[in-house]
Amino acid sequence: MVVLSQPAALDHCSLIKTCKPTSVFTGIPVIDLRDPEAKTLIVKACEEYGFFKLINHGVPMEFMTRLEAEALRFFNLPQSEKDKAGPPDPFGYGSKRIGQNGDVGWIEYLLLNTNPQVTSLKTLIVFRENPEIFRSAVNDYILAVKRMAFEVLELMADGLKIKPRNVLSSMLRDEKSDSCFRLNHYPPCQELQALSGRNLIGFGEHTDPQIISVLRSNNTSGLQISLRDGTWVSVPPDQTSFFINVGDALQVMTNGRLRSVRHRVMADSLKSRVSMIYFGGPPLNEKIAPLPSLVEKREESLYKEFTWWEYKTSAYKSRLADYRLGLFEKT
Ligand code: GA4
Repeated sequence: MVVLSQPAALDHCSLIKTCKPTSVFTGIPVIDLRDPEAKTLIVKACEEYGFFKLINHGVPMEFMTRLEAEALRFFNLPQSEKDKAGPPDPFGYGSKRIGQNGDVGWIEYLLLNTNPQVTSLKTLIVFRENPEIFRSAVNDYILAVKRMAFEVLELMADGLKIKPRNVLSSMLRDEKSDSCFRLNHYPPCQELQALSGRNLIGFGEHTDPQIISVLRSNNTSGLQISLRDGTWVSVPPDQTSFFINVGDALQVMTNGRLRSVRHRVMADSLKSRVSMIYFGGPPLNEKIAPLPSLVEKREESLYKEFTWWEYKTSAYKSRLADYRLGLFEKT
């Protein structure tokens, strides 16, 4: 990311939004996918935090390191080359601007569609440099992560005692599943940090709109989550594990029992952070409503009826930090 090449409208000052220092949280639930108790522990973690760390996940480390190297190879290209894959529509390469509504962060990224039927033209430009290597690194990684996400959602359904157990995972397995994939690069921000005295916001606070997000990062810290009482805590990085986030759609489908986690990323002053996130979403025409078995006889749905398309359209009109579910709650 070349600081000097920024458009005039996006000056340094708009990026200097800092936060109070946060404490490192040692209480993040760690779930072993091979643990016979995993289904119960997953539900417990998603009720309490909407977030957990997954170990023994079965995704080969080589898939992660290969994709990380490919991502860095792309992010290290000259700015003019990277810009050929942007601006994001929402897919493609983006730098500093997040979404369409004025959010900015100390970040550059590639947003890719995981549905091969609608592969965006910009995505193809990303692969142009070294088509086969990059493409296969992305495909191998996504395929393995998807499989693991299906398993997590099936265990979650077991833990919630919902039948059939694939009721959640089938929405991601569907060939029309509206899922996407994001490669983020947070360059070090030593100069700006010196100016402001604190670390910069890489990706501002938000919840993910989808069902589930699966994140893997290199060993640079930066990810923070908001606990139930609103305190922000830092998540210790672990490049061998995945971090799973509950998204807004899953909060609705469980009638608020599982909570979508508010999170943000701070850029590091010295180390670059690379993260890769799979966002598992339902097909556009899917009705997002509490699963019948989770709404007790006299308990009502907390939410109005809507489709994923309606929610997504509304989300893309919002600012990052907005409470997007508010518009869909029953009053
Ligand atoms: C958050 C989760 C995913 O990264 C994303 C983001 C999207 C974007 O970067 O374009 C959004 C954001 C995310 C939520 C609200 C809207 C849309 C930026 C924004 C301000 C790709 C997604 O699906 O929603």
